[in-house]
Amino acid sequence: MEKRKYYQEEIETMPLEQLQKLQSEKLVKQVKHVYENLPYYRGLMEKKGVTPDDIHGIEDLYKLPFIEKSDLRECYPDGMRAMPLSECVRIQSTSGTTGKRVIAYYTQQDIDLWEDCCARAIIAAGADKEDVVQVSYGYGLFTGGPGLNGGSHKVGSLTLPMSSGNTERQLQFMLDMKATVLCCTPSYAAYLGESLKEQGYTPDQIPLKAGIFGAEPWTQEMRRSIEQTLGIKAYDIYGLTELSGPGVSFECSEQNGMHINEDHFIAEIINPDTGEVLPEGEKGELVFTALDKQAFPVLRYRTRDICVLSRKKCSCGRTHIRMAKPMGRSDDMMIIRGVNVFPSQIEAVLLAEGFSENYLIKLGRENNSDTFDVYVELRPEQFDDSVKNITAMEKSLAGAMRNMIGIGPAVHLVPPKTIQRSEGKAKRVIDERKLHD
Ligand code: DLL
Repeated sequence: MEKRKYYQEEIETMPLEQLQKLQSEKLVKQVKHVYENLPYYRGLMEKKGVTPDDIHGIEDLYKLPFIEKSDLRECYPDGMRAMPLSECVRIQSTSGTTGKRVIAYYTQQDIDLWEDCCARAIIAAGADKEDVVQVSYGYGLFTGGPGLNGGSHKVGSLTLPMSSGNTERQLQFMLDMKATVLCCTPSYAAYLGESLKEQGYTPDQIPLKAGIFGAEPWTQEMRRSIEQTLGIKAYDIYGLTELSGPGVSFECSEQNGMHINEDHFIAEIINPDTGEVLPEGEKGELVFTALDKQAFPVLRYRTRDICVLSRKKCSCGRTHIRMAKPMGRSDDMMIIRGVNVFPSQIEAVLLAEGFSENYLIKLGRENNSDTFDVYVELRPEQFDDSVKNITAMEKSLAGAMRNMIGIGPAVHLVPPKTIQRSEGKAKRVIDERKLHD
């Protein structure tokens, strides 16, 4: 049987004019839905002097106000829910934050459309019903596991709901169940590859043929290295909790940029300082408008991801616009082992635990995995403590940070006045990972 090239051919290859007409119709409806059901966003529109009557199609998109992560957090826990609770069937949430997390709500239709997006990505990676898809993204509040799990079901592949971690078991299932597609973060894929190599497996003894990797930045070099060790083709996938999760965009056989699912999302690139919309091909911040989301419908959401879009024709036949690999962020969010972490969260723990605000975060790479070190200056009165006490304090501080952000750093307490003071903006993070091309 010949393999399917697309999951939803008619939509994925829709001529641009028709696609934009569809977006315009959906946008007009969606703005009404948001205006009527989200007092917070209605307030932002009123402030800008815009009503749904001003929005006739995508040409009017620029009139709408932006929405940002801080707005969503302010709306915690349900100020951004636009459907009655009785219609909502699931929440997911962003990683690495406590207290005011972003809580994303889903109706059954929201989940259905999200899973379609993931199914498109799986088919684009060359998989089909005959395949065995090992999902090694985390399951739970994180969107990676649930999203690709649902997509794999839609395709009809045998799904291995592994979740992340427990490497021995991952490898055993991969080999025994003959998994052909691996879905996980690129760093975990590299780690699994290395473990197989160490155990003496050569690429031709590994059943995998494709990987769908995302949730964190990774370079072309890393792609080549994973492809060689595992003997696969490695595809990029992008998404964020605020827009459902993975599958906002995905790579096709060209492996040259990710097609954005434009029937569900309008993408814009803006100048992050002025908010001005930039023409196609220019580098700036990626902004998304969700056209179909019912329960958590964000309009003009500022992702903070710096990116470039291209409408160049793609030989795969898909007409949807492509985004390059994100080239960095316009805020200070770090992605450490797949978890989103802000320096302000580290600072909050330090102050809550009675430490000084003089600290330094150092990120590096070892064996394709992130290293995460936090150096914290002791207050003079703490410095008199014995080495035993210091070690205990380091341990307890690392535990408090793990509780707050979900992953634990190696904490190093250093003598007072040893962390360099800055005269301008404090430089709190040294990132030596070189994750962007
Ligand atoms: O990371 C959703 C996801 C799960 C995507 C599995 C792909 C695969 P969040 O935890 O909300 O959602 O983090 C979203 O992660 O704004 C980007 O900065 C970053 N990111 C996601 N995918 C990629 C990628 C999920 N392929 C944030 N390349 C986004 C680079 C990515 N960065």
